[in-house]
Amino acid sequence: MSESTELEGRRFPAPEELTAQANVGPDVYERAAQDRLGFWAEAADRLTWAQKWDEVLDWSNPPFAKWFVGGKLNVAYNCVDRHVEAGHGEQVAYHWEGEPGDTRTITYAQLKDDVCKAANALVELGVQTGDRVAIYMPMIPEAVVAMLACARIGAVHMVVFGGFSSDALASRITDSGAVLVITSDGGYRRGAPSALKPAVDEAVGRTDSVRNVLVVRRTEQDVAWSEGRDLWWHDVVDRQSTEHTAEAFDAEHPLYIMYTSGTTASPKGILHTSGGYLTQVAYSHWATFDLKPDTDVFWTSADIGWVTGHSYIVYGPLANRATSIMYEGTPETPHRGRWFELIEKYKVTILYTAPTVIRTFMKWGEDIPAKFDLSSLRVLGSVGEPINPEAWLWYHEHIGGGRCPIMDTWWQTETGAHMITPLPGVTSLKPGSAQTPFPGIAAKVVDDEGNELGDDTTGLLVLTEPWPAMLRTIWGDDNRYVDTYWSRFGKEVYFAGDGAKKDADGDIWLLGRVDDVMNVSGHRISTTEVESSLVAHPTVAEAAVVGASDPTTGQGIVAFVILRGNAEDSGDELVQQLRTHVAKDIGPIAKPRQIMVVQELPKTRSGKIMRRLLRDIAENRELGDVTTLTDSSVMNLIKDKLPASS
Ligand code: 6R9
Repeated sequence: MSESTELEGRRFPAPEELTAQANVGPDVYERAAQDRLGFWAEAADRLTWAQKWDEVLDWSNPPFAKWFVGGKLNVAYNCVDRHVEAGHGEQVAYHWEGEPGDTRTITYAQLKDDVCKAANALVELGVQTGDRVAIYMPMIPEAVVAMLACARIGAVHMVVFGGFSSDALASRITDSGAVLVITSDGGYRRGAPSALKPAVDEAVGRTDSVRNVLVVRRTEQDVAWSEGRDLWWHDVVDRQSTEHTAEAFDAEHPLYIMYTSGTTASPKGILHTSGGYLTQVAYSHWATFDLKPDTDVFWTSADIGWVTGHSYIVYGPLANRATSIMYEGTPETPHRGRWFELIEKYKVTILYTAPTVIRTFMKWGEDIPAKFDLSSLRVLGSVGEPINPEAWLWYHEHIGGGRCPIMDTWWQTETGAHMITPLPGVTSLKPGSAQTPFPGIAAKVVDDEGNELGDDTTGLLVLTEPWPAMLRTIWGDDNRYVDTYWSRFGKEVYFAGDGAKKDADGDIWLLGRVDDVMNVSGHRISTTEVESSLVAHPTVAEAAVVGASDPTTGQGIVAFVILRGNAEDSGDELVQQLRTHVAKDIGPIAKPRQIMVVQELPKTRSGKIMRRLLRDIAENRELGDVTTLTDSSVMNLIKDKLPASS
């Protein structure tokens, strides 16, 4: 049996102590299957509604869904005020930690005051219900306050990741028609202040909808100032009243737009609305992580500029009255133990992060986490890409101390909340598989004609019933919404764009985007499978695999690998060893045509490997657009390593 299959064969039953007191037990699946809409209605009852809904779901005009029809609520009230009213004002909402080591502790009572002041400021600036507000900020508490202030007055926030270029910001401002930009002078990254305001100035100069720019002072860098347009947050927000009455909005009132890259050049503005979204993010946060608001300390390590930050730093945790960690900087500043230091300091009980981070920690070595007391941790989570069984095991052992179950959560910007994931007190875990559709979610693996597949046959992942946190459309482009997601198998089946297979137990394995599925001599091979195999080799820390066009086989497998710190690069000998390893592990058909040992891999700012660029290299093409890379010099590093012929 191959190494990775051996690992994949291992099971990790739910820890008994956890099962005994878990928020949800195994009966939840049956309950949801018997009465799906009743199940979601119960989940919605966890929120405070100003007016109860008349109908749980209106699916009379698919794929345009309406959830909790006729219901009214205020999202910010649900995230903040109601907890203060219930006597929890002194509970910490966020332990915030700046990269330089400055800290802020924000209670629910303080958050309520801050959100009310910011809401009053937005009103003073003429922002109205339904207006779009761009937020372009570092990971500072004002980013959360700004989002909630928008939600409070019914304005639609549109957060753009602070690492994006002014181009990206400008196109998103134009597409959404934002009237206000909330930003800061800058933030701290890798030990130095990094400016944001210049990108805003450039972007706003090229758009015509923005009336004002509201600027938080964070780094105290010098900033250019446009009189009349630019305003300091501390001038405008600080003097406002802490009283603001939250109006209840329709359950389908737009809450936010989040742009996500698609296959074409223009990003898609994914629209999320209020009642259904908050229902599913709150319920999933509570169920997937077994969140106990009185005792847990929850940490999602994502940036607020991604959907993971929206759903599991802001809306889910706050709706559940969680105490969360918010960290401004990078894992290696000022040292590689920074995260573990934070876990120890705040006694974090639940950590939610991405496989790419785990693999980076693997590369740095297990002696780093070993120096810290991580015994407070009890549940771990993973999101963003398939987690290789090796990374899973490393996470389980070296961060989770062998005792914490790992929730491998599959979902997307479009789905809004967890869709396929184990549950901590229920599921017997299989490293590398996201396993089970969430209660109340219907997922299948199908072939090109839409026929359901099982028995480990690779196919496409589809969602066959609407769900509360689903996207409602692409902003301003209903046709693109229908074409992209609801056309391939008819307008009632959501096409996720991910390859998947279902094993004999009915567990789902995600295999990467379908454009990452290679076709070698007519065989479908997932890039993820080959990557997992390479990472299972003792010398390899990280691997990225692409299918490069090949005159004989259709596509040939080209792998880029980063070696572990202690592994020696023996050149050709090592490459041959790795090729043989994969051939033995998966089958000769999966033997990489070429393997290149590199120092870094090109990644987007959300940590996804940019296989498109690697494919360019593998096929000897001019490099495509590198603007969304964290570090575009990575590509030069890789090219320098190539044989002279390429
Ligand atoms: C939440 C988020 C969505 C895409 C998705 C899939 C990949 C996310 C995953 C996973 C395997 C997981 N993905 N979680 N693949 N296992 N647990 O990441 O949203 O940035 O929109 O990306 O990420 O390919 O389609 P988003």
